[in-house]
Amino acid sequence: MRTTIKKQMVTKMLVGVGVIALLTSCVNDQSDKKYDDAIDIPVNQEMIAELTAPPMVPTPVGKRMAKKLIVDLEIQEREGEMTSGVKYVYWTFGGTVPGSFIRTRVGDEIEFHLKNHPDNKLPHNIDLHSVNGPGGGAESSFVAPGHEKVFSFKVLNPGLYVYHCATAPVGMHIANGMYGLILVEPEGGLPPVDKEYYIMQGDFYTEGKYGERGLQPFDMQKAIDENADYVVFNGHVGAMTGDNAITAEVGETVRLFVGNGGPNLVSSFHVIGEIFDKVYVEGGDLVNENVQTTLIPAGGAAIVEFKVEVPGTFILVDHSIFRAFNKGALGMLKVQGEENEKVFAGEIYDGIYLPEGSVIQSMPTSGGAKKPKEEIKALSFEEKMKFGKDKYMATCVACHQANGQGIPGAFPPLANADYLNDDVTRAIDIVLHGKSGEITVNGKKYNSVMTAQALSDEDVANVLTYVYNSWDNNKTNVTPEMVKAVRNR
Ligand code: HEC
Ligand SMILES: [Cu+2]
Repeated sequence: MRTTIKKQMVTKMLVGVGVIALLTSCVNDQSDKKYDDAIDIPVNQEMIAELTAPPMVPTPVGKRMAKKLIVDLEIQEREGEMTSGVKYVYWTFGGTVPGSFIRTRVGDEIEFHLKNHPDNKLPHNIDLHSVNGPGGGAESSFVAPGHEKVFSFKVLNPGLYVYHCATAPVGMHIANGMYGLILVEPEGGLPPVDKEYYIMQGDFYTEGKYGERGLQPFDMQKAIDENADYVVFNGHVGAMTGDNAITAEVGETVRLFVGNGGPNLVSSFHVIGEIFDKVYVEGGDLVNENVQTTLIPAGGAAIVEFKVEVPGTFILVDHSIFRAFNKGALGMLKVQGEENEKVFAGEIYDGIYLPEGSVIQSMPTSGGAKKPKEEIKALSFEEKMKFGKDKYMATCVACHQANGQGIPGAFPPLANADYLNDDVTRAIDIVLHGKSGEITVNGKKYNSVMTAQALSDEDVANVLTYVYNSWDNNKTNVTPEMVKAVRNR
């Protein structure tokens, strides 16, 4: 509503080309002056910059004066987990992907200390898009393992900027996670909001395909072909889902600083069930209103703001949608508070949107048969429990719930469930082929449909082993061979 009124007012104001010309020239004059002035903004005190790991951001600058801001950033090459069972060696600014969030204001003089950890194997550098100067600092910051480089620059232009490593092969350094965001707030700071978060998309290229376990090396050819195995928010699958979801309360205004490290893909950033009240387009001064999906170029950023009106789980996606459900570009914003039926009335439960991994969904009628994996390496019981739990939390939890308690009348319990414990072959068959028709579990009738879960023999074995060894069930250890036997019946 408020925007419509504002727009009408603006339209009335803009009568006649003369007025438009006048306004434009006036705005231009001001902005030119603003940035020229920034060079002369004095700094007196020194301050160590607060750096944060995603999804958190440092304290807003508010009304503080321009300062000499010391940024201490250490490059670390370290192994992390892309998704359960998949290891990847990330190259990071500050130990995380994306790198530490840097928050500054116009006029700040940045003294940048870039350290390359002695255990690292490669030289690196940093190109900050907020720098007016050659290479964005890249030439001055080239640093070998065990060394530190110091360079300084004054921030002149307000906005949200990407920084990244620019050491050859540049694409490879970025593909391994060497990017982050630096925010330059205008004089007086951005308008205050209730919650602020830091999100950055990136595409990853591994020798194995999505979900293939083990330590996965970077695949240069796939990167050149722009054939990403993973497209994720904040460095790995699940970095912003489940317990890692960002949160807000009903009525709060949420501001997301969203970047895209690339190296290749452009993000169609969207929050399912929300409309961006404001988008600082490309992270600059231009504010668009009432936006559904905003484009974030590789090496670019945007600030989006919206007020959350109702409780629930809001899903953050790259709306190039296979990336969301099959490559990992999925995050969650959990909003708590009072329902507001004026805004939204309907049945709500968690997990309407679920990641599907590399697996293709199949309906019960299709039988759900999938080629079994060729080689199956025997896992220890502990590994089976771990992978099984991960699978459960990714595929079963939406219906059967976190502790297997189910939902009365809709989804039968898997906790202390007689139906489950009575017959393991039947349970395997249900997971492989789905189930419909009336069944009785712990004395209660259910008559619904479970779709076939298109999982490998190993995954079925793991998830059922997890289920059978949790919540007072009968501790059956399900093996891939048992699953195979049922599949081939
Ligand atoms: C989309 C919702 C949904 C998902 C996801 C789902 N189930 Fe089910 N499941 C059901 C429903 C509904 C039934 C009952 C079907 C009926 O009424 O015939 C059921 C029945 C079962 C049963 C037999 C009943 C019981 O309580 O023992 C088992 C075992 C089972 N599911 C295991 C799983 C496992 C393991 C997964 C994850 C790999 C899973 N389900 C994923 C909805 C789901
Ligand atoms: Cu690098």
